[in-house]
Amino acid sequence: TQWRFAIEETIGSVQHQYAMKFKELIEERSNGEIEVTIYPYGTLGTSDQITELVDMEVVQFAMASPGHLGKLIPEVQVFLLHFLFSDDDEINNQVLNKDPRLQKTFDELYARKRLKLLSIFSEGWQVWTMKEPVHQPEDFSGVKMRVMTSPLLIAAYKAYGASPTPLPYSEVYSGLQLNMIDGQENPVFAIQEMNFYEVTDWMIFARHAPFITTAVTNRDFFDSLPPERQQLVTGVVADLNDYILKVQKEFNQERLELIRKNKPKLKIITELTPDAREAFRKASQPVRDKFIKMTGEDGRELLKELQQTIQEYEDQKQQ
Ligand code: 6CS
Repeated sequence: TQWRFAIEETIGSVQHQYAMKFKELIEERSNGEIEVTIYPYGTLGTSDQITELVDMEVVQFAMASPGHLGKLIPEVQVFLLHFLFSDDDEINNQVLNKDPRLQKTFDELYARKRLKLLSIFSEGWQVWTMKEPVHQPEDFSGVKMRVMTSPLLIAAYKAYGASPTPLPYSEVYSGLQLNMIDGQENPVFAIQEMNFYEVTDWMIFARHAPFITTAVTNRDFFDSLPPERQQLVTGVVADLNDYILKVQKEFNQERLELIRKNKPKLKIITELTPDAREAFRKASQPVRDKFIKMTGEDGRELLKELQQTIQEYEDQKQQ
């Protein structure tokens, strides 16, 4: 049996590492009865096209990041809201990765589109790489900021006065090079492997949002599998949770060093001042109403549930 796994990132990325480990464990635990083929970004199309291929069951497994998937399932855009998550990575990982409530709520939303949610995890904080520095919200005024294609991201950057430009991942480098855009956001590992730092002069760690992705499968395909194969899949993705967080952390750390080495001229703002961060936080608040407008009562409930879950873990940690 052949299973196909499409990822939204290139070879050497966090998603690639995830897919490789998935392949290894599935093949090993099925005693070689199942063979997994990985399709890296560029071989099958944009994120949106990959999701369509899952829908058509051309590929059985894929990564679907809310930054793009929000067009199909508006509620997942809750993951794109700024200053919603904790500053503490560990808390966020518990909320996203370990808490069964969130998994269940989201799986119900994915089911509406015949997808099955397998896993939610962070690939690291979004980091801005820009032509000009950003210290405070005003610095975004008129700036052409590339965003992923989910509509909420347009609202998120308009709230800071920017001119957001949605583009697929593959067009970001040339967009920066040709000055069609003035900046973009991605986790450090992606900035390194896509070379975005080559075509920008500033790198800014605002810790405004983590980059979250989800692993999905075609629901009919999954339901048609015999129970032991279903358990094989759910067992492997459960075992990947801790693994991928470790990979993510290492990749983001190592590649920041690589970026510094390759471009000593690059100016890095490692954190915003508390005042600036507060100003960004404030400016980002009205975007939550936009989210609710896009998603209705379901979205309102979801946002509340997520906020409560984050708060619970924050409180637990403080005790
Ligand atoms: O910015 C993007 O579009 C992409 N960034 C990452 C880190 N993964 C997939 C996503 O499509």
